Amino acid sequence: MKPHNAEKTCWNCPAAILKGNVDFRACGQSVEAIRKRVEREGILIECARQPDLGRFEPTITFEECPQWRLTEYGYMLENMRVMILGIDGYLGWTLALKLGRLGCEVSGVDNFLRRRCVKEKGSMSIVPIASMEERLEAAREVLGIDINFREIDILDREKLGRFMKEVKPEAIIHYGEIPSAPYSMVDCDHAIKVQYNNVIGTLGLLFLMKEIVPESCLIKLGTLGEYGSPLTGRPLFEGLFPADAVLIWGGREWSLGGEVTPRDPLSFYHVSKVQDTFNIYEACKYWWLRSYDIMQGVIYGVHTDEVAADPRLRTRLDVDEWFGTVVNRFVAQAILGMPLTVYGEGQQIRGFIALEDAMECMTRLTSSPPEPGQYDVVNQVSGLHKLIDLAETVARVASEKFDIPVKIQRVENPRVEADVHPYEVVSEKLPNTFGFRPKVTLEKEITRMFELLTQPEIKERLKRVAHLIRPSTWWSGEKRVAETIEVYTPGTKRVGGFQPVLITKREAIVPVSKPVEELEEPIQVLAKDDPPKKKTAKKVSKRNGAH
Ligand code: USQ
Repeated sequence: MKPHNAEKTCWNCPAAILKGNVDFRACGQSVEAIRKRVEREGILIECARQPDLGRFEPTITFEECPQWRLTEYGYMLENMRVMILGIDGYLGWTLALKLGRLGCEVSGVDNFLRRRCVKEKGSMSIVPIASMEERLEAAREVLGIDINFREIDILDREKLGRFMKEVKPEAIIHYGEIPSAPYSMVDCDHAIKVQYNNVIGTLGLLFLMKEIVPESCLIKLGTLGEYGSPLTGRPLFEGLFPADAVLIWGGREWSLGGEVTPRDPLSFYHVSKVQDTFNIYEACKYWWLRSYDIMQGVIYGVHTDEVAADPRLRTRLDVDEWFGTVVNRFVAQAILGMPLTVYGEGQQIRGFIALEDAMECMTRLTSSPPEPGQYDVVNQVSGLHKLIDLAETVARVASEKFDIPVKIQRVENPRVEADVHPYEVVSEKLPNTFGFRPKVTLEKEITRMFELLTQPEIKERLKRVAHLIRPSTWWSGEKRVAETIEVYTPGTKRVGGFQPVLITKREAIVPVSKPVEELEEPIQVLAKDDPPKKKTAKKVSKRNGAH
């Protein structure tokens, strides 16, 4: 079987500079009109990497082009210049090492805002992380990667623009945002800080891309939480739809009339991501930028081969109430002997993905850019879990593999979120268009986390932040520690609520998520192992494009 991106062409390549006949950035919004003109007159490009080719039609495939090299993740542009915004963070640093190891020329920007926000709350990464100088040196020494780092606040457009002109990135991975829902709900100052940093930073970046690197692909981290958890049972379709869209899916019909898009964020942080979504969508429409907007589930875990290669290369891990995400927090709590804090009913369902799998998704997306003008949404998730089930899994791994006894506690939920809701998530592009198969099971990554976090130095750090784990930031604005509703032994509680459904195959008949009580037998999560179905770039852009 051919690699997922073998048949993409110069249309998708950031080295192709559009030249003859059509100025894509000034031609309005009708793809049809452009296609007709292209058919009539032809369109010419120049290859920035091989100017000797002169002007030619953009028909060379990645498979045929000598600039694209075959790797285990598909074809990759030789020495692709990738700029990572937020390179010092949990994901940014991890991805920098992975892409560097695959031969990309990695550059990165950070102003260490994440380190400062965590410090402001009196917390720290429980996995000790090196300074940027040490990190860069270790990357060179251990992995042979030279990362071109610059300390820049992305709100400083002048500095960022200068660096972009110097590097001329062929892909930009945007992780440079404040990533926390509870932090954005602390008070007015925090809400403004999160929204200003995230929304204005991204908007400024789009203008810079238009001026400096319009051929580059923006891979932007959005979040699955942008969609919320619709109580009607409407599936979380993988995209952004106009107000008059009617969706027909598996014999069911969904009219979205009256809704601008099916977005229903969960906090002021999630709102910032929704605003980014619209800004990116518009930029692709107005200026023919291209972007993958990643609706990513909650990430968990500590492992990739690169970050595990040397202690100085490790990535951060937070477990406090503001910056810790739920699985990471449960593992930390188990090690501390604290009952796992399930908020509210614990029937909330969320999408999850392990760090290593998420990095593979990002690599595959980087290697397979969209066409000019294409705004494409990708739901990046490898499993759906009910919080109460997650707690059970962490407890099981703790007791079976590490002999750590664990209790679970339900605490008052400080958030405003549906705690019993149906949840059907469509995530068919990564497996079918980009050839992604999840490799890391929940149990496997939880085991790796216990292995790392039980090391004496890290356990010691965990104890130092233990008092910051129980939630005290209420969406209502109240300031008090959430109280325990009940404490119980894992395995002793009957789990109700809805059964989550992950849809990985477009053609499949879509099951409806039903309350567990009504199920005769559990709903099957649709097969992930069917052979990936090739879709052409054109089809993808028609389905999801801005035009
Ligand atoms: N929760 C608990 N117990 C805890 C912590 C959280 O039950 O100790 C619950 C929350 O109520 C929520 C769920 O777990 O229902 C997820 O919470 P989280 O803190 O792990 O994740 P969230 O606030 O949703 O945000 C995280 C990342 C964010 C990313 C998002 C993906 O911080 O950057 O965008 O996950 S998603 O949730 O799909 O929007």
